[in-house]
Amino acid sequence: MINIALGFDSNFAPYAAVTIKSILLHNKNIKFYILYDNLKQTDINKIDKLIQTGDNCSAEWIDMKGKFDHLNAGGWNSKSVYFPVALPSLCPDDRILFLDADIIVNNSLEEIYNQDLEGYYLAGTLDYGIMSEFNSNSKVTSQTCGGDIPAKDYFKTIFGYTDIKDFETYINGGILLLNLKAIRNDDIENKMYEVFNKIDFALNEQDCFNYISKGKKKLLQNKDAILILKDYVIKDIPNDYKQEYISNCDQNINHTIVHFIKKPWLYPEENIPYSNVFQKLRNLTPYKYFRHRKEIFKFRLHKKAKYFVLFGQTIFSDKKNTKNLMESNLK
Ligand SMILES: [Mn+2]
Repeated sequence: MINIALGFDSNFAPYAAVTIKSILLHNKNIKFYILYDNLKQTDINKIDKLIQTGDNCSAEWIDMKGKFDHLNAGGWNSKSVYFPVALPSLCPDDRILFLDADIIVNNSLEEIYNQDLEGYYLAGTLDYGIMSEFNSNSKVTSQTCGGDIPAKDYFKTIFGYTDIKDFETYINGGILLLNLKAIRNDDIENKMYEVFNKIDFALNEQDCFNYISKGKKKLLQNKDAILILKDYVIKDIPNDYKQEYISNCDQNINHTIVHFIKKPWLYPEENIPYSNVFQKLRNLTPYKYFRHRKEIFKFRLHKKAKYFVLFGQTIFSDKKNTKNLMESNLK
């Protein structure tokens, strides 16, 4: 049995359905913990029915309404970013895999799920996006640091990070394999709530997981998971790490978990790794015909990409001139 947790609201239900469908295609014996807020009953019904089509799969639906109202979600319009923090008291088992609802799964999760976690609170993926943010020293917001502050000052003040090497164990919060047993033994959930009262993190729960799990984080292998980042973020990853990121950012590797920081549904005509897999999966969900208002109209006229999408239909797309963004980022 594999425990998988997802957390989302109605805005993300259609994409969460893609995540779930992708898991069901390659896995069996899954217990889903669905942590939700502001989710319509019709969404619950649709997704519950989808889960029941899986081989020995079931779902526990947990209403998280109000639980994190006192916390600041920063740029996110939903408190759902905090939901994974509560998993140690929601799931009685020894481990659980938390996945964002902008993720697809391409293979069996068994090997990743059952790996040795002795001595670790969690396993996750290196966050090249944060390396980029540190490197470009863009502004982040933390009231603990007096509001808007350059990323380098923020990470020095809160984490004591002064060098890019310090980020070699900073993990992305979208994929978290949690060692619930170890976390409960050390009362980490309550410690996180205490830290949230003291520190206003720029990156919310992700920062807090990294802060509290210092020295207790295991990195997943490159083939296990990939973050699909936005072009301007890739551009600012420091050189050695950028080379490593781009060589791993290859669909031929067939990563088990793909986390779309750059959303394929918002950039339908751009070369995003695994975008074609996402589009196929979407057609297999109850939200096949759903298009978010942000997806209905798309226009870009840029040397990197030219297209015009209206009512979800491509009116114009110049794919020949749509440069391979990975290649152009290497230059
Ligand atoms: Mn995400």
